[in-house]
Amino acid sequence: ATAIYRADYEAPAWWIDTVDLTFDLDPAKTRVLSKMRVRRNPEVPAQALRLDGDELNLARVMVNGGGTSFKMDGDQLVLENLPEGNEPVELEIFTTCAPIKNTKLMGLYVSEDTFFTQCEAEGFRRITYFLDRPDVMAMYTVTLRASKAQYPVLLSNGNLVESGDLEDGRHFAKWVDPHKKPSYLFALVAGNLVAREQKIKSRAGRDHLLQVFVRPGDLEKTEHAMNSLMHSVAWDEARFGLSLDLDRFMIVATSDFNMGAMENKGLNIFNTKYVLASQATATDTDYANIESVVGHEYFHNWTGDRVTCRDWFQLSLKEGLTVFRDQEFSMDMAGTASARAVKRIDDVRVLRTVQFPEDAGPMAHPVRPDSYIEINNFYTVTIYEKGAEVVRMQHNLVGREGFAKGMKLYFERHDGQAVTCDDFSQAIADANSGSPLAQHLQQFRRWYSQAGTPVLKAVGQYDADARTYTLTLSQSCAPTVGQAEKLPFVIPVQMGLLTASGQPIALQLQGEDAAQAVASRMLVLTEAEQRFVFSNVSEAPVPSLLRSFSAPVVLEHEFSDADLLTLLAHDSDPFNQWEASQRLGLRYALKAIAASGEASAEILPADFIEAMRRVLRDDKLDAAFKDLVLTLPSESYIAEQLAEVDPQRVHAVREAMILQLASALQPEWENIWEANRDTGAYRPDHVSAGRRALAGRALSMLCLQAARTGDTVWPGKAYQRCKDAGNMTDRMAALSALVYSASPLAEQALQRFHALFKQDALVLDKWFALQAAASDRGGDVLPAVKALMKHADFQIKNPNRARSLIFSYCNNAGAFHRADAAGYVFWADRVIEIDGINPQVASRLARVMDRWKKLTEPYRSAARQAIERVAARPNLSNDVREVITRALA
Ligand code: BAL
Ligand code: ZN
Repeated sequence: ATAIYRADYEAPAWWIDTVDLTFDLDPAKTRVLSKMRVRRNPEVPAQALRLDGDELNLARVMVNGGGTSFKMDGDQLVLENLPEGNEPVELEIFTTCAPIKNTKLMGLYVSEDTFFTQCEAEGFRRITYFLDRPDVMAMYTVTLRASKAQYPVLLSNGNLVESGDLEDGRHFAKWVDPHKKPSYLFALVAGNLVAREQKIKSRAGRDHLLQVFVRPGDLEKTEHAMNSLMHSVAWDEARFGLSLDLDRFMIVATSDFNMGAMENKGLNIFNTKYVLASQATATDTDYANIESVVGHEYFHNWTGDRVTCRDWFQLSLKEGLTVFRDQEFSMDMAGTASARAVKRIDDVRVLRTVQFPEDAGPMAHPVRPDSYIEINNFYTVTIYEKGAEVVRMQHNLVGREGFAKGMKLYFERHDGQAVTCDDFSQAIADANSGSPLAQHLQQFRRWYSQAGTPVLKAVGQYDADARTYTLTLSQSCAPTVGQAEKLPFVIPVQMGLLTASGQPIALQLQGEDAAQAVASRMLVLTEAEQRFVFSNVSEAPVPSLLRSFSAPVVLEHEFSDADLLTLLAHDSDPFNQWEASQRLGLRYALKAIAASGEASAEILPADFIEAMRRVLRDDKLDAAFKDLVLTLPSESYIAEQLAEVDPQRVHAVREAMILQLASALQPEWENIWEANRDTGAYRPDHVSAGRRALAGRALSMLCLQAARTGDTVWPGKAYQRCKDAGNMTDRMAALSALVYSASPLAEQALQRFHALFKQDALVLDKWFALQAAASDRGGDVLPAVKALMKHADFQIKNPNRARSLIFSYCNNAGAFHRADAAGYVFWADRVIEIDGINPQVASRLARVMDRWKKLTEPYRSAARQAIERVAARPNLSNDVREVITRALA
């Protein structure tokens, strides 16, 4: 496999204007007739037409109704003798494929007797020969033919224009998409499905039909997805003036899916995980994820489908922007300032726990990469979540209204086009001349081109005589793969200053008018180092920097413990209140990790415990926020701060800290449990979800403490809760409290849970995942996972199930990093096994070892051995090969 470079981009030599596809659907042999009208691109020197294909059987090629010569070049079908000149050419290609054998779940495949497609990024070439690149946009007509009894529902993009019966019990449906689109947005579905339907009228007065298709029996679990879709339609109209451009918008759920969901034009295909919910089977987190993913795919209808990517290097053009949009949607739906902050904290936790390590590891790449071997490997947290942060910074640099103006200009300029990340930022800046973004646009673009997480260092100096506070900000960014030197970024730093007692200080930069002083403002750092001098500062202040996490950087500042306790108690920015708790937790964890000997039971000092007690007792704070403050930094985030990682040490220290919180705050946990255990009739709203989360944490803490003291009351209560909980959030929390505390009641509770939910695949996924993520006691998790792989309900071919058991185990640091290397042996075996089935899933599993070089011995050598064993396999997919090669480099 060879690398593909962004710098090599060339416009296509041919355009495809129309494509008319006819499918005779059969699991073993599906026949595909493709009639295309193609024409030469007059702006490019004349070239042969080279069509992409993959695992296709070619039966016939015709040009303008007659035979033609062609040749194969690898997987490409090459037509060298097409008529010259700019006249359109009618091309007819007849192929067959075998959907039932398609375990990669790319292209056309069968899941539970239903046909589905997945074409992004390069799956369409597994359906027919095509110019399978996003800058070739065509008008599609699709006719589906299949057995009416087996496949009563036949769906494709756009509008249904004709349907009827055929001979031999077959029927057909003809769909016409009114919008041109790239091939990656093509979709078809055929099977026995039922739909929840909703008619809506848009603000613009247009009628639309919304449909959510699922398997018979699942219909009652689609209400939340439908509500989320209706909210998404209304939100995009209200916030960005973007209306639904289709008569019909469909979502279809499948239980075999590589990703979360896919934004095919008018026919979104979803992993069931992000569609199906009932209070009995889905947790609050599931409900929130469904809202967010339904929103995300719907928002792609404009940011992705109407304006798409010129090439796959521009993937973040649509993904970063659409993640930003779904994050904003979730925040707007959440309503209160506190709920917005909770969502922001959740998003930043993902960024710091997963993206920061990626940005520092072997797979580091810019938001707009320069090269790839397998594009499927670049659907990453950098493209998505860091990409969203880069959009958020642009939003913040031009303001909310300015951003809306920029989006309007972006669509005016580029509707119907395939464009670049540069085109996007140009539109936002051009609509906001005079803004800091417009002023520094060229430099801002380094966020797209330079990989790595910048470090922002802040040093403050107070001059009591002059009543000034000088804040010196400096930035640096460590080298990443292929990028030794980094130039300064544009870093927006939202900030405030507090007195030691927590009062806000008016911010007046030297030379500014005192009357204009505000309590929070944005500094824009553009140089390697800059000084900002504040006047009229009456005492040495506590700085609150990077409020709301205004840039995706690591902030270094020498806060004293007292500073952080002030911020935790008083900062007007809830993000920085939470951040103060995390900094303190991290500080104590790092100190304990560095200390010699066994992890002490007393890692957290008394004033921190007291601060946590105050948080738990504070009536003014939301439960969801309290829950986040009481969540210690993750093991992976702690590990990232270390030059060399002993994963067992990190794990032991963090566990000891949790135990200390469990023990020292027992009365508070009891009160929290009593006050929040009953949230009334189930609604997945933020307030009650927050209360359930906090009650769940309390129960977990109480069971942990009970395990230490031998108390049986709290495990008994948890067991009872497993039996009679009225919703899955409470039930899962109780079950997980028993498993996590290794209660003797855990096994029985797990068995009951399985018996109750054995018919529900998504709940079984939770059951597998919980056991794989259990606390390791003397190396017992791996044997349990191996036994579960033999369980009748385990299927390695199903991505959700494989992720629930195997991925959960490999991400369970305390159980995975074993001195005997058995965890790594298991990992290598599974990567190899899954690669033979589904390279995309295997390659995600391969990424678990990204940070192996930071491990201390004996883990490091054992990890290298396991990775080398995978690398030595001759027939690895490009997907896994790229990840493994980078890891070993
Ligand atoms: N485009 C792939 C799935 C998603 O990001 O929506
Ligand atoms: Zn997306």
